Amino acid sequence: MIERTFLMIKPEGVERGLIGEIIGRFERKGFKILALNLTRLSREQAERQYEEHRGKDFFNDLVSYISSAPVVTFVIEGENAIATAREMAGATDPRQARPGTIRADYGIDVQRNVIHASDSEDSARREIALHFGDLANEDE
Ligand code: IDP
Ligand code: MG
Repeated sequence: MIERTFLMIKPEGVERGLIGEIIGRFERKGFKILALNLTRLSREQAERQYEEHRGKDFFNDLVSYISSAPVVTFVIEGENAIATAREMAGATDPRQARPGTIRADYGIDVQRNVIHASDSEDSARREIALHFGDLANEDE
């Protein structure tokens, strides 16, 4: 199924000059880049992005970190995009991520794991809408 998903290169990925490397992987895999933005998230946007984690011990740290410096937000489209992007990102903790995944190759620790990828159809729709508005609608 052709899907859209939301991806974000986290602050330490941008700072370390990994934008081209990371976006290139998705391009070479055959995904179409539908939207792309270099932006700094407000605290409110960061809280909404990570709403599901509100109340967890790492929530405040996570929100501060993700809104501390510019990120690159982007939307890709292609066959099975949601699950494939999650596989390409790798496990949350880079030490547990499979070799060759983005997090295994570039992740620093469980928080600074370089990339975010939506984890389901619902999350993808919600997160695309949060960052790119109308693009969440497949027929636009
Ligand atoms: P995911 O990004 O692989 O979907 P989630 O569990 O949804 O992982 O967590 C969202 C983000 O919160 C992670 O990518 C990471 O940046 C951060 N995070 C997750 N677990 C921890 C933790 O135990 N300590 C600190 N940060 C964490
Ligand atoms: Mg998640």
